[in-house]
Parts: sequence; C-alpha cells; structure tokens
Amino acid sequence: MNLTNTHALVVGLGKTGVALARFLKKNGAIVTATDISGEAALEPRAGIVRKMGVRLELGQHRPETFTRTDLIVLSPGVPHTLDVIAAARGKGIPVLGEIELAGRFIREPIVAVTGTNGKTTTTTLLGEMLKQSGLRVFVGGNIGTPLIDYVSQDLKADVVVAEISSFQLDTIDGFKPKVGVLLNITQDHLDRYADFNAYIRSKHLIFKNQQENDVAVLNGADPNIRSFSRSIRGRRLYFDHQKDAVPAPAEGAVIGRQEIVLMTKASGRFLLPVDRIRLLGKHNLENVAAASLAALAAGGNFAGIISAAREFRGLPHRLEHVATHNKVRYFNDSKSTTPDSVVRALASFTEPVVLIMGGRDKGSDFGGLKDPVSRQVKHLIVLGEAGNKILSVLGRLVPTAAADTMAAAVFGAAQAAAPGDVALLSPGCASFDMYQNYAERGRDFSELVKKLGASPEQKNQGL
Ligand code: UMA
Repeated sequence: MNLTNTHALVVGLGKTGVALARFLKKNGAIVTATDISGEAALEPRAGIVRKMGVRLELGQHRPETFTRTDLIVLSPGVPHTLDVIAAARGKGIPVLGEIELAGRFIREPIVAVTGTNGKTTTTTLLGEMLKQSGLRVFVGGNIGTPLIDYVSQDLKADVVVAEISSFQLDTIDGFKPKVGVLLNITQDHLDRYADFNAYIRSKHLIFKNQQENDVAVLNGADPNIRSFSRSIRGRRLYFDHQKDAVPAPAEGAVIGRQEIVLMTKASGRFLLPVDRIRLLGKHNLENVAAASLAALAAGGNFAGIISAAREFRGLPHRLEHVATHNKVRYFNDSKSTTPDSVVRALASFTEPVVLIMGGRDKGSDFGGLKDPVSRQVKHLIVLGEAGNKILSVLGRLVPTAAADTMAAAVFGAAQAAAPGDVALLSPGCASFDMYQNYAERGRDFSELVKKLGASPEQKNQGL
C-alpha cells in the first residue's frame, strides 16, 4: 500500500488518531484530522499533530471533507455508521479502521484476543508467556498502545499480540490473525449496536479471514461462540471446564479442580496446576487456559507458559485486593463495565459481599444479576446515573442504599460489612458519568478504602 501524496483523513483525535497521523505523515501522506470535539478539549493532542504538519478540522465533521479525500481512517470510538462516512463510501472512498491499516503493514504473525470480558488480562498474560518462552513480543491494540505504533516505530518482534475490541473488528476487511482468541460474548455496547446479535456478529469477525493453517481458540461453554463456530476455517482449539462423563478432546484445554490439562497435536499434553495460579475466580482460569493455548499455537513452550502463569498477579482494577480493614477485604473491580462482569466477580468469592455498583448505563439488562445478588450480596450500594435503573431491578432483593459520591459508597460499605465479609466495587457500568475512565474510578475507590484505616483527621478529609 503506497501512501505517498495520498490525501488521508484521520477521524477522531484520541490516542489512535495521533498514532495514525504520525504513521501517515511518515509514509508521505497529506493528512487532515477531524474530531467532533473542540480544540480546547483536544489539547495537547491537537498541538502535537499540528506540529507534524497535519491540517485540523475540529468541533465538527464537515461532509465535504469526507468526500474530498483519497482515504479515510477511523479511530475505534468513531461509529463507522456515521452519515458522513456512509456518504464517502457511497462515492467509492476507501474507509479503513486503524487495525486494518496496521494489519496491512505487519509482516509478523498476529495473535489477536477478543471477547467481552478478560481481554486485557488474557492479552497481558499471553504476552508474558511468549516472552518467557524466549520470543520477542509486541503487545498492543485496545489494551492501550495502538497497533499502528508497532509499524511507525519500525519495531521488530517475533510475534505481535493484539487486544482487539468489537469496535475495531467492525472496520476490518483483510485483517487476519494467525491465532484468534474469542473468550466469551455477553451483552455489552448495546448503546452502539442495533441489537445483541449485531454485537455477536462483530466479535466473530476476528475469524473472518482465517484459513486452514490458522488457529481459533474458543470458549467451548459459550453458546454465542459455539453456535457460530462451524463457519471458522482455522483449526479450532476449545477451552472448557471439566464435565463428568465427557471425554477430553484430542486438542484443547480442560479446566479441572486441580489442574488445567492442555493438549495440542504439535506439543502433546501438559498440566498446569491450579493452586499455582494467583488469579482469583473461575473466569480467570478460562483466561489462563485461553492464553496457554494461544501461546502454544504461537510458538510458546511449556516452561514459558507455566512460569508466566505462576508469576502473573493480575492487573489493576480487576478484582484487585486493595486493603483489609477490620477483617473485611476490599476489592477494586472498576474495570467491570457489564452486568456479566459483576456476575463473574461475585462468583470469585464464597464470603458474603457488600457490593458497590453503578455508573453510566450502556443499555444493559441487569436482570441476570438477580440470582447471584440474592445468593451472595448482603448489602447493595448503587452509584451514578444507572443507580435508579439498578435499584428498580435489584432493589427488593437485598438491603440497598444509594450513594451520591464514591466516598459515601465506601463509607456505606464499611458500615454494612462485618468481619469476614468482602467489600467489592464492581460497577457493571461505564465510568464516564463521574470519571474520565475506569482507572480514575478505581483509583478513587482504592484511595478512599486506604483512608478507612487512617487517623480520624485524615478520614475527615477524604470521607
Ligand atoms: N470522536 C469523533 N467523532 C465521533 C466520535 C468520537 O471525532 O463520532 C472523537 C472523540 O471526540 C475523541 C476521539 O474520537 O476525541 C476518541 O477516539 P477513540 O474513542 O477511538 O479513543 P482513543 O483514545 O483513540 O482510544 C481507542 C480505544 N477507545 C475506544 O475504543 C472507545 C481504546 O480502548 C484503545 O486503548 C486505544 O484506541 C488504542 O487502541 C479503550 C476502550 O474503552 C480502552 N475500549 C472499549 C472497551 O474496551 O470496551 C472498546
């Protein structure tokens, strides 16, 4: 793909937009970047790309800018269904996503991980497994470093590991991972997709261009994956929990009580002891199984896989143990932005849980939480824009309270919890009603929790 003197329009000036502008300029394109936000909201990024010699059109998307260019490249947060984009497509102007563009320039095998929950944990662990197997690895994508940076920076890895979101998959055309991982599909982003089926179809695009010599790592227990998997051309490796009377498959991973059994034709059979894995919860064993199968398929070895699985302590804001006060353990699971991730978090504990939930609703159905909340939650505290919606679904099941601030929620949790309980922030909603992102929300929670153990004066400042 020759970009010299191509008029390229970058849509969205977040992290991806800046990376795209840098790549396109470096390759000789004449670049314009447009963003619906105004200049003030886009600093320092607007200044950075202007210095690169990029023309800026901020505060609006002018239709004529989209139809008077040779190429349009979208950031993942920009819906590919916008009218201005449809009009450009109608005129035959190519519209690519950042992942598609990067994929056209990456020569190394790509291992791509998608799924509603567990993407970042699995991607990070997989990267570690491959590194500890002695390979040079680049880890990027939705995890935070745009994939196009790998190309711009002329990096040389043996394997490129990419976390890929459904938004990124929506705009692929020829993107083909050598190994694709689909962890699970539950309701998410229903504010952007027409319905759940449209979201499921988007997730399956990860396998769209795979051929027989590629590998698909799949959750064998997920009906939204099983029912679509027959059309996958790559070799299918399933991971699943052990079921009585079901013989182990010739290839794949079986998660038992004591060990995860991994089997591939090329590498044979080996066991990963479960008691050596530090991550909490059944869902994390699935992430470990998926990462191990993908690592084997991408050239990793047992020694590297086992040592990375043993050392990995998990990521911040994902069932992260923050502190213990008065024998109550406090966990920050701020990354939980779907009801299903709250279900998974609750399933990781056997203790009674004081649960803090809420934030910005993504069109989610909280009905699936009725059973686990009735069973395990002793007190529910709701927060943020979705608070009333959550209360209307779950409010009659357990004692509840609404909090206006995170400080009030943490204070309420401390009051409601007894020694031996778990106090858990697992919002099941986006953070944008009160915070810049989930990480800021998680930090706020963690700092407030740490103050619970501080002196009364310090407490008064924070709570
Ligand atoms: N914008 C427009 N027009 C629109 C909509 C948005 O111009 O119609 C502009 C916004 O004003 C904003 C810019 O687009 O200035 C933001 O672009 P972006 O949302 O693509 O943000 P980036 O900073 O480029 O981050 C993106 C991913 N964000 C999203 O998919 C929403 C990051 O994933 C990813 O880490 C990064 O690229 C690098 O690949 C974040 C995420 O929340 C973590 N992902 C979702 C998830 O995990 O659930 C999918």
